[in-house]
Formats: sequence, structure tokens, C-alpha cells
Amino acid sequence: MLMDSILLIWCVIMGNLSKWLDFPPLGDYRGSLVALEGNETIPFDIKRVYYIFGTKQGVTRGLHAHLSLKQVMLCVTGSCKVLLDDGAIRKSVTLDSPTKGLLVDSLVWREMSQFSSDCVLLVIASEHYDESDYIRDYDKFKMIVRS
Ligand code: T46
Repeated sequence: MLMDSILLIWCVIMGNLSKWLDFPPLGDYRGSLVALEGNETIPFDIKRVYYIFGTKQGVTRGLHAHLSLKQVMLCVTGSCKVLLDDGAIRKSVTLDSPTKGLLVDSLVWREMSQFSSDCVLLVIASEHYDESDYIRDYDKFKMIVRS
């Protein structure tokens, strides 16, 4: 009984850390198409889109959190791993589908690794680029989320 309750709480917490969005492919005989729209398929106003490609083998990117930025990440081609950490729980997920996006909230530490050679990681962001929104020091991140 106690174990069941602990398991349930654990599942709820883990579920909150990684929020998946499904993007239905609008395919026909010619192939597939996915449309992403702000405040529709993407749950915020889209201010910026960027993509990461040609990542060298063995490289880890990210290693930071954001104070207020929200993002949706997806692999248009290829795959990579994303480690998410909210200061209490760490979880690793795989991005490997152009029809499945990962919503990463503010104040979540992220590390991307194990990029396949063909990986194109598309990121849709809620804000313009602003270096002052980055928390690049893990100890500082832990202090902020605990306060
Ligand atoms: C994130 C993960 C998923 C810009 O000038 N404009 C931009 O919009 C971005 C994203 C980056 N830059 C510059 C800043 C650095 O000189 O591009 C260089 C590489 O950026 P960074 O080292 O931050 O890249 P990643 O892959 O570690 O992190 C990026 C995003 O910065 C970050 O917000 O969540 O992808």
C-alpha cells in the first residue's frame, strides 16, 4: 500500500519533468508535413526558432537552465538524449521523432548528448536570445530552485 503510494507520487513527479507534445503528420501520398503554430500546437508565443546540427561525437551541449525561457525540442532527423533536472529529480529521455516534441519549462537544467551524426535538433523558443536568462552554474541553479 505504502509502496503503491510512493510509486504513484514518483510517476506524477517524473511525468511533470518531461512533457511530450504530439504533432500529427499531415501526410499524403507525397510524404509527410508537420505544421507548428504558436499558441496552438506550441503552447506559447513563438519568438525564436533555431536548430543544432553537425554536432561532433562525444559532445555534450546545454549544461544550463533558463530563468524564464520555455522551449519545445524535437529531432527533425536523427536522435539525441536529453537529461532533464529540476533540482530534485533527474531524468533522461530520447528525442528521435519529428512528430514528438519535448516541452522544457523554465528552471530545468538540460544536457543534450549522444547526437547521431544525422541529428538536426529543432528548438522553438518563447523568448528572443538573452544571455542574462541563462543559469550556467549548476550550484547556482540548485540555490535558485531551492529558494
Ligand atoms: C538550450 C539548448 C537546447 C545565439 O547567438 N543565439 C541563439 O539563439 C542561441 C540559442 C545561441 N546563440 C549563440 C550563443 C553561443 O555563442 O550560439 C552559441 C552556442 O550557444 P549555446 O552554447 O548556448 O548552445 P547549446 O547547444 O549549449 O544550448 C542551446 C541554447 O542556447 C539553449 O537555450 O536550451 O540549446
